[in-house]
Amino acid sequence: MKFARTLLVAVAAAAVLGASAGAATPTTVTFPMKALNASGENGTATVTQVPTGVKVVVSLKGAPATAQPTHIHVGTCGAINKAPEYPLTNTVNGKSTTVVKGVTLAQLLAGHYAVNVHKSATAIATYVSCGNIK
Ligand SMILES: [Cu+2]
Repeated sequence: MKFARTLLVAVAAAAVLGASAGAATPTTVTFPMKALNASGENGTATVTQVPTGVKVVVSLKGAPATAQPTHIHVGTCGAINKAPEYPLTNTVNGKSTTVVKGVTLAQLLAGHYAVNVHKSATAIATYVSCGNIK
């Protein structure tokens, strides 16, 4: 009888573990940001679920002190929609931190989105760094 109860508990615990593993959405993802157009601006970006939306932190090496427009775009770095989907804080000295409201990390991971850094406000068409959110 004691054995049967132990077995039951073990099976129940395994079921709970299996259910939580299957439904697991990460609370944060970190992915590489790769330099484009010989900018040398390589680094990482981290997207973290917060109560009001997602927090996006970009960290690049070799970036200038001038403001570099930064956005989340629909698509991937190889095939990106030119219209920004979610504006982020300008990257300055390789750093940008933004809370984007009204979107979840699960939504971003379910679609194709990329963090994209532009050379400057006047050279907006030149991309200097990009990373696929995954
Ligand atoms: Cu952009």
